[in-house]
Amino acid sequence: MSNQRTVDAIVIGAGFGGIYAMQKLANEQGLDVVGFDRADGPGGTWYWNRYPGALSDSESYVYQYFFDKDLYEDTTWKNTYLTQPEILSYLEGVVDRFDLRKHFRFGTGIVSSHYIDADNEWELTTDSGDTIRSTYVVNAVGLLAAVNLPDIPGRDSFEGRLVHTARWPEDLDLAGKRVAVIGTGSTGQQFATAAAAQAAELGVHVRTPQYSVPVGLRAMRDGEVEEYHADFEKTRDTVFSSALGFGIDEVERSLWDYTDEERQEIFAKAWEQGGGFRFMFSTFGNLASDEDANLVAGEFIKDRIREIVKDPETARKIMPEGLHARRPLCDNGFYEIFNLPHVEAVNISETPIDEITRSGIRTSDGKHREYDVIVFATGFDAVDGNYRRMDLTGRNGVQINETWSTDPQSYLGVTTAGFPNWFMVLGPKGPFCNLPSAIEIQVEFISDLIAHARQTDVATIEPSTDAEERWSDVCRDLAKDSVFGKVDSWVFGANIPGKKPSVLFYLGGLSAMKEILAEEVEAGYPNLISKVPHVGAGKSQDRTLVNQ
Ligand code: FAD
Ligand code: NA7
Repeated sequence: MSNQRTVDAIVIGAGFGGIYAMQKLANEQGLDVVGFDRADGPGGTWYWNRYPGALSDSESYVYQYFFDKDLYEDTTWKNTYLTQPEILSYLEGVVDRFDLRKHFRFGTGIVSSHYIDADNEWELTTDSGDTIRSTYVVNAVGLLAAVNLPDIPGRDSFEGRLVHTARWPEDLDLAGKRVAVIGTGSTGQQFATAAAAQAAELGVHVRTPQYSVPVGLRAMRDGEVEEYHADFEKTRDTVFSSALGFGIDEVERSLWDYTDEERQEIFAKAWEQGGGFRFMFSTFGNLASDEDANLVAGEFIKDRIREIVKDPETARKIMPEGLHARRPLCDNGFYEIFNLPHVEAVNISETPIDEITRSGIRTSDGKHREYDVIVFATGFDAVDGNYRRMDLTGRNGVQINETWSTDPQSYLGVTTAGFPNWFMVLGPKGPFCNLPSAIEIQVEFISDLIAHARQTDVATIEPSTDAEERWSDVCRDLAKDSVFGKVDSWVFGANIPGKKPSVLFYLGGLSAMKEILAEEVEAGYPNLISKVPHVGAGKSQDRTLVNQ
């Protein structure tokens, strides 16, 4: 790569978002585009998260692209959910099918992105010190990709293997090992369930027990995949006209209109069928908004845990309390592993970890447990994390941390004021739903917007701060009505010490988001392009400029 090179667009990230952005910009629009990913290959989430048990919790038939009918019809799957190797192989296949590999520089991180006001261009620097300039930057850097590795005292003194689930090393075999896992979110539960079948001993370190229901993993029946293929249009329309994009029935009925017996029956049916989002959104329409209704659902799950886990003291240690209001979880036999003699639940809320030693973990009750492997399933600095980890400056050299000092902002989840011609896929205040579907509508919006700007000789695309504030208000109002904001979790940025909790998602749903994006397009992008010149906008000053 030449230090002098200037391209039309740069795409950062080669997961679902970056791959589709590259397909739209390079192949469909014929732009000169360079993509970067610090991973050595495509896949994003599914390149990095190779831990045992890694599985989608969106069903297989929706956890894929819908932009190309032939691609959908040529894709097959074995089970109701997809394993990490299957998704990785699918994404590698998409990259090869559309001949996109040649556009990406893998094994290359972007450490800084600076907007050069005088030239209305972006200058990016890689981790090897190369620089490259471009007119547009599309950030598809992932919303669950900035690893959270808590600084537990003694962490670096451990002499066994200490790994984060999202950086799983290929050579780590758990057979016969004494394994500790810290964290029991979606990842920790998936990992612990798989590790219980491999490890000699497994210590599951639970800080905040979470509600979980069975995932409902089963083999596809004969002819079932072919039915999805035949019904491509119907499936696609069902996904994109729904709030969640998970392909589940989204019911409106209130829990309070049913007798206790009827509620139990409805919950039991969802439990049987499986799926965390199905349990929360296909049973009753008010579990995500009405705290008392939500607690009834929680009680149902607690009863199941008491039935499954034979030892009452163990059941107590892993029993969730309060609202069922984190990202709904599902598992493939998590509670069952606690009946195995080599699996121990360690409640680190009761007996916090004092330190990680050279050979294990010491808790506050003085107990020292010896381990060969310690696995951090401690999640991510979600949504805005990867942006804040870059040296990222917009107009007038303003840092992203300054722009987002109160709250990570966006207009429609894809742009932010002060960062011209700079786009985000799954940026802050985007939809909370099946994410490949959110990615599709956002990438299409960004790509169409770039095409429009080029066709109409618009130099600068950027939202006004007004538009951004209005969007923030919309997101905040929706969050107020939701139980999700009432507990601490990554969904509201409340999982990282020192990070200020904030509204990170638009909770109005996928179909509503799609309509809002379409309205912006139909109106000629009034909040993203205007004729009002921006003072100090460099060489672009005589052209259509930003509406600040
Ligand atoms: P990612 O796939 O995260 O890709 C981002 C890429 O950007 C990464 O490869 C990263 O290396 C690269 N990158 C970031 N910063 C830089 C930089 N500065 N320089 C160079 N490269 C950079 N969602 C669902 O809807 N359903 C599910 O079932 C589901 N299951 C999940 C399970 C796990 C274990 C995890 C972690 C996430 C899951 N998700 C799920 C969310 C998942 O992240 C999204 O579905 C989707 O894969 C996101 O795609 P993306 O392209 O936006 O980002
Ligand atoms: P999550 O859902 O953020 O879960 C992280 C887990 O790690 C959770 O149990 C945390 O406990 C625990 N944790 C985090 N920091 C610590 C420290 N310092 N000490 C002990 N325990 C800790 O991340 P996941 O990877 O499971 O899932 C993220 C999303 O990815 C998921 O929703 C899917 O969409 C895929 P806490 O709850 O904070 O007490």
